[in-house]
Amino acid sequence: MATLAPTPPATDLDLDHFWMPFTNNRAFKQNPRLFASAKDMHYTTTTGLRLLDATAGLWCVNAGHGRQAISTAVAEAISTLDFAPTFQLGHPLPFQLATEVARIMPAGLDRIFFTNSGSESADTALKMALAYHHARGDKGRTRLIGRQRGYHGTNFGGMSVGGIGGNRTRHMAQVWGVDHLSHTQHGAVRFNRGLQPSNGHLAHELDDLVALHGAETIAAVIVEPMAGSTGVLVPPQGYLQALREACTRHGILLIFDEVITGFGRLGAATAAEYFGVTPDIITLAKGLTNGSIPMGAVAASRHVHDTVVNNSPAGIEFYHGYTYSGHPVAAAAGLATLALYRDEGLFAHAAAMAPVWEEAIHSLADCPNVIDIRNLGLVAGIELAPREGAVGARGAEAFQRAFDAGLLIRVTGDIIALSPPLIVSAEQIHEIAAALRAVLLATA
Ligand code: PXG
Ligand code: PLP
Repeated sequence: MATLAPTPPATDLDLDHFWMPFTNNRAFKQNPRLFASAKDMHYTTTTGLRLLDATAGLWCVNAGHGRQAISTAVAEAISTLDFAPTFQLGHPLPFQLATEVARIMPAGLDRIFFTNSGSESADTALKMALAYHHARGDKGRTRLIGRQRGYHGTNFGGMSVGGIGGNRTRHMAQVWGVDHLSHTQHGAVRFNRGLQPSNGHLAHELDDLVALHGAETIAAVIVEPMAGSTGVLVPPQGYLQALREACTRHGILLIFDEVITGFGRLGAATAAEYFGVTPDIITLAKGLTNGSIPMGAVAASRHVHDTVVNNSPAGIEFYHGYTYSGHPVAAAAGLATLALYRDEGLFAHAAAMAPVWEEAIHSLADCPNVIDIRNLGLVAGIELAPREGAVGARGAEAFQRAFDAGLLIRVTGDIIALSPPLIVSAEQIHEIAAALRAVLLATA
């Protein structure tokens, strides 16, 4: 049997050809940091450094690294059916996975469309909303509302409803007819535990956008229930309920982007369940396969699905899909992953660890340059004061110091965002907090 050549040590690797995503390519290639392997809560680099993973990869490895059940399922799937189309044909695995996903979605959101990433899930959800209104004959509803500091991936739809300056300003061609709500982070509230204090006017901004554009022009509102990528923005009490109520009142579909919050991050299967607020559509990715094989999904309400499907003339009902929608290997990974979450009670474990996490992370409030700490479920944001004239420099130094000390954290500018695998133990939470304390004390 042919074997692949082992990965050469970092020094022999030609780094020129891989144009890396969301990376300072010039800096990375001067000082590469390469992972070689991972198991449970730890990564090992090509230089032999062992790192405690406080980020679950990129918010995706919820069941921890190197899970044998997933590798076995993937190996079996790829050697049985490497690929089969899902356009006008099918195979059992995505049907089985859709049933399992539907089981843990909020009641009624049980029609599952498969994608390959969170970005594709976001664009799929937006197109579903457009198709829904079109199917009802409400063809003027084309406007899409996102939120400042929202992240919905990097495809054109998600980029356009997203609210990150850098992602938008360098490629200005946007999807037309988009507007944004304000983000939910209020500078005055600091070191708050859990949900932010209620802030009635924020969700009511939707009424202002309706007054501006007319409800009859608005198809959907898309928000992250808790914004992750832009530095852990925890919603105020009652905000999502108020947004739900306003959307219903105006006939606007509500989409929760749960690419990060799905699959246990807040201690429940979804943020929708955690908050007790049911949107019309939920986007998923990341934790769906524990990060092992790329796959995303969109859970639509039966009402949205039936409206699109039943009002369509004979033939294809939803003109949308990807070559790899419901890919057999990814679906096998998804099934094995959901079985792990269920059998190991990982969402309940995350809920049980959340108070330990909150206490440990907030114990860092006295560290130098820490200007805010926010937390929800197994997520935390630690905001550092930016250096005069060098925004992001302090965050970058903290990242490098943590890395060198064997702790993998994530920084966005000067905000440290933490999201350990859900298997994290109380002892490992204390280890993360102690290592961070040392990092923050050393960071100028
Ligand atoms: N929606 C949300 C809420 C996300 O967090 C996406 C969509 C896009 O998913 P894909 O699979 O297309 O990347 C995401 C992804 C970070 C980081 O550093 C966050 C994401 C991706 C990469 C890095 O916080 N979130
Ligand atoms: N571009 C071309 C030329 C294609 O033929 C296809 C799919 O057939 C695509 C893009 C879309 O690729 P995917 O279905 O993997 O998203």
